[in-house]
Amino acid sequence: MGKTVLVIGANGQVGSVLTEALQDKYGKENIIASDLRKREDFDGIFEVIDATNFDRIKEVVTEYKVTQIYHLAAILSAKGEENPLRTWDINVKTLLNVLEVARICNIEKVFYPSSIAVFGNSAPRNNTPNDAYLDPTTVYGISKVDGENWAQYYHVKYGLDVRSIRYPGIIGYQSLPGGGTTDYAVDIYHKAVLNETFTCFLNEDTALPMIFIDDAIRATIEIMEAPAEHIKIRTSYNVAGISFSPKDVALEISELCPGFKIDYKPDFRQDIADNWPKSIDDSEARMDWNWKPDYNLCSITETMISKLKEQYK
Ligand code: AKB
Repeated sequence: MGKTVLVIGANGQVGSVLTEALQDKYGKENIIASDLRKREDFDGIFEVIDATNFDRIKEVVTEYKVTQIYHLAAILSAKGEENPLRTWDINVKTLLNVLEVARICNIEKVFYPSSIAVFGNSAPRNNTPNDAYLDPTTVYGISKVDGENWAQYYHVKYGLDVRSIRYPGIIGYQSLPGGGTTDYAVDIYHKAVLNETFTCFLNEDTALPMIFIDDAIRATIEIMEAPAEHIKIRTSYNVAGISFSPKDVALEISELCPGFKIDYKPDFRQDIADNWPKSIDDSEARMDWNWKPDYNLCSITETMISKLKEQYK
């Protein structure tokens, strides 16, 4: 059977790149991108969807006979703290709408992104295992734990094929993330290429798990393509790329941009990062669906600097 894929949150940091990757893989005519507003430069099928509106999701799914949904819309960790109730509403209500539409409309597969933000103080900081205790400290993290459990519930109760990854911080050149605690690791490259001093909102030794956008997109498509019987975890899989601190990335950038300057002014995001893992153990993803990252800090930095230099030319 042919695939018709709906991407909700297609304008975001992951959604925009994932939509293009899916268009290349399955054909432009089979991908329906959606978000709150249409992107002027978008090439393909686009529908405006506010995912808090159940009926609108159902309407688009029915109209296009959608077979798979990637639900990426969410408010991230730092932004989420500004308005906890709204964050809860957006992050959880939209997921429940998607799961319920998927159930009613017999959707074949759903992708739901979770995050390293599900971990809190009780989890080991280094090499955090997939099944560590989850006691998140942000409303975003709480909403992701909740989402993971809803995903598992829909799988167990209704047989819905929901698959999920806990994304680390994602580093990409195509678009800017908004409202995350790991966002510094994207901004820093922009400032380096623009020859500007970068003021980091985390202190220099704060190591966090990160992943390059190409690896994140590949992981997303690989978990969705894996045979259903290989997906043993129905809450969410840890997926690691690499781990580094602001000092590590600044040193790597200095190799390519001599004279690059960084200073440190930790703010409330430091507290969020201090409760997250420094590195995560993704052996279940490696074992169950053959996950393996390609990029390290050196290749990420080379790619980010050369792509951003082209963009700012
Ligand atoms: C954030 O920083 O909030 C996100 C995440 C790790 O989920 N990038």
